[in-house]
Amino acid sequence: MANAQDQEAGSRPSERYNPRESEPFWQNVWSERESFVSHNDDPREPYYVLEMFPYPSGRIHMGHVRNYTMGDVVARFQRAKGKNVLHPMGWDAFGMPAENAAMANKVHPREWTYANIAAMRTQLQSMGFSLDWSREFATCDEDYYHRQQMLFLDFLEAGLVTRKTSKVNWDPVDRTVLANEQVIDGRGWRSGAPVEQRELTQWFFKISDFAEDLLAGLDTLEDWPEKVRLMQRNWIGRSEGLRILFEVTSGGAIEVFTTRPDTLFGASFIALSPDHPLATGLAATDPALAGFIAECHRMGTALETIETAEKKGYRTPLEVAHPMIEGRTLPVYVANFVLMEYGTGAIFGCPAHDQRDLDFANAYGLPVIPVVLPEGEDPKNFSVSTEAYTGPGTAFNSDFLDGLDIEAAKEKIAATLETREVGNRKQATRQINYRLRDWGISRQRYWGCPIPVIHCEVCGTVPVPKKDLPVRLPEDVEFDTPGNPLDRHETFKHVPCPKCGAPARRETDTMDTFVDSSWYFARFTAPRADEPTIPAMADKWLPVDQYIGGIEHAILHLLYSRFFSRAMQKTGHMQATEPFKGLFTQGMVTHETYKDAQGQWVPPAEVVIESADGNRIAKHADTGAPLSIGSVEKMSKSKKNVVDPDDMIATYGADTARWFVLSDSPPERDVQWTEAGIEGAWRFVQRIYKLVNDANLKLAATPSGSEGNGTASTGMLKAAHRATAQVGEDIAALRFNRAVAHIYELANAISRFVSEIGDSPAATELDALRQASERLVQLIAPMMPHLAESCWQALGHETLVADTPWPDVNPAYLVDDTVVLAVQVNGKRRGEIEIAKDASQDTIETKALSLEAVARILEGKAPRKVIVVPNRIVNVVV
Ligand code: ANZ
Ligand code: ZN
Repeated sequence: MANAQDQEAGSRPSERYNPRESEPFWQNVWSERESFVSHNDDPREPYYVLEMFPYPSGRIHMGHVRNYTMGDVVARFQRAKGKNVLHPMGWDAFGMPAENAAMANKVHPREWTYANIAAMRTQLQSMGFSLDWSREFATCDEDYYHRQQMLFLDFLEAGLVTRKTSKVNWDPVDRTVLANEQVIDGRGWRSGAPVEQRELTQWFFKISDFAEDLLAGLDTLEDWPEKVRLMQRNWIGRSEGLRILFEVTSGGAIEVFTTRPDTLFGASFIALSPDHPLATGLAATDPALAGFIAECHRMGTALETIETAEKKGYRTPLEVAHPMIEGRTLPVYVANFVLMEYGTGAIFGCPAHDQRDLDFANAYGLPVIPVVLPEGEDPKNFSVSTEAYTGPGTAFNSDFLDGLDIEAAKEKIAATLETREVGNRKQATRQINYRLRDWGISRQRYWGCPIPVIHCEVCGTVPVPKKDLPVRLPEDVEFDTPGNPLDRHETFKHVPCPKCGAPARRETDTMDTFVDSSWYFARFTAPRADEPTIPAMADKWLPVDQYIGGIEHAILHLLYSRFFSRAMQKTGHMQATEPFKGLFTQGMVTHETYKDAQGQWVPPAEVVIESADGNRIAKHADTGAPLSIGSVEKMSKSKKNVVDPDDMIATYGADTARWFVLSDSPPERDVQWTEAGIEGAWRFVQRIYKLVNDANLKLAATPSGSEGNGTASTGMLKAAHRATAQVGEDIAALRFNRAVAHIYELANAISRFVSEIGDSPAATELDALRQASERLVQLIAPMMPHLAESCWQALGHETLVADTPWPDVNPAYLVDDTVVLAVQVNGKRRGEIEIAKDASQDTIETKALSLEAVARILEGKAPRKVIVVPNRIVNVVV
């Protein structure tokens, strides 16, 4: 492979490493040998490592480089450790951007998407990732969404899917449903039109049926970051509370849900959701209330909007009796901060101990009665004005609850109310509530997986028979008018009912793209199967041993995937309940920002940095105009502080980029991309190459007949074995930056050894040098695989380092508290001993004298003298 090396005039071929030739060369070799194709029937222990698959936006960014490099290190390492590694790649390819591109550039979403995939595949391949490309798929492949439709039908049959009305954000100009993230200050993100609330009948996956199980499962996920488990726990939001009936004075009752029944004596109002049946009932004869409800609907469904919006209410003519206080009545409001979807859609407000209730009470002049006394406060003076007290304390102003702590008070009031009745019902019922809502999957868009059902006036909703799948996306669609093109596609929409044959209407909604990414990890285990999975194969590989991706997916994607595993288990597609055994969330790649005098962002590629008087000064590379250096931010298009992986690969090669993203910070933290950092990585690549070649020159020499420096050789071997152990442990624990540090140490040790052993090294020295150099190459291989192959070849191997097992560690070399002492007899080296650092003079003497070579000379006589030079030499004088 000499032709793959730099043959620059004037430099010896072995001196400089040229990634531009070497990297494509090795990528070809791996691909031709199918080095990274995993076989389902391979008998070795399976290991599945997966990085969150990318959206095909068109180009990979540094975040991808970092994410996939980490996964690749794990994959290559586990492969070297003898595992049958599955490391696949695919594309999360449905979604809005393709439709936006279609609207903006008149290009079909399919064309746009597949062109992007092709470009990004080439980019990923140029990074040298050890991916099994034979399993590649895109979620927009007919083959994939066909199986997703099968899963949908299975879920439907198993009762895991339901259809119900729900409120959506409706953009009246774009005539489309908007996700909460697409509503900005109450307006559509594209049209800028005020968003309306609409009731739509939609498809839902019944994820809330699994709330308890999803919560319990979190306890088993020991290899997940605690912070992600906590985020999931909060999202599921289990709370233990009480439903309480309040009698309406004019007849009937209102049921509220509370988690703080201990504050009942502090209640000063009741609030109903604008969608509560009682509220809509009253609105029928009260136009002002109807107007108020309509105003609430304009606010948007996003939880954040509701939580931050000004608390507003409408006072109804109704009043309820306080359940515990004789003669006290409470007014009933309709309020904008009460959600119909949670609890019972009605609350009692206790302003002293809930901030929303307090804001509301202060706005409407309602009483604020504190009933929880913080420790150390005087009950006569304690009051609440603008900040609710939500901390611990004891009940007061609360009759028979007085003096109890919150938990005891909750229990006592619950027990009391449970024994009473209101209209033949218990006045209070204990209830566990979850914040987790069912997952609405209907999207009124073209570029997604069609929902395989048909609506018939006679038969209702009829599943498309499996034999008629896939429901294909039609090709001939127009994007020049807003709205869902499927909805106006005559032959797609109008079809006969599969049951009765009458004219019927095909569902034109497509699935949320989160559905696509909720089971792709299972599909990789049998990517071409006719069924969604081959259960035995799914069970062989799943759960994924190590999943790596961004923290931005800590909630939805991971929760949906956990739901899917359970649903697929229930429908017989696989057994694993939890899809991802180990989870790692990596930090972001950041970069300095630059602005010109006009305040425009300037990309790093156009900036030169100079230093003057110890300060860094930025200038425009072309014009020389001074630029200001701003803060370090996540690389983003908006601030233009991006570095293009392609440019880096072209300039430095993939290995340098890989080494840099691994080396600079702990993988869970952000890494700052700097020119100096990447230069440093580049120099290290060159240094390793030179070092291995220098070592190689020595290794080619005939060993001198001398004994050599045994101490140094042993030291070299120790350093090599120690590095092997440490790098292995660090990679297994995903501490890549520490592995890097240990590799630097080993490289330094080898450099020293190479110069120590001089021009005519002894056989033992050459042996140590060979071992150490080979280990160095093997240790860098997961991180800088191309460089490693070139070095491996330089060391005379005809095999690939990618096929070479991880080197064993000799535990004797790891013992740290020993030293190796050379043993001389009358100044001539006869051997060496390894001994505890703190060994006594006697012990050292005994051990030195018992060396065979020494004993032979002594012939049973005692030596005249034994001189010990600490940590170095034992000289026996005879
Ligand atoms: C009285 C009370 C007094 C409350 C107090 C809190 C503090 P979590 O813990 O998240 O489950 N709530 C109940 N249903 C609601 C709805 N549909 N929309 C808005 N708020 C609702 O929250 C439960 C608490 O949130 C309940 O306890 C209720 O207010 C409110 F000092 O009841 B609480
Ligand atoms: Zn029918």
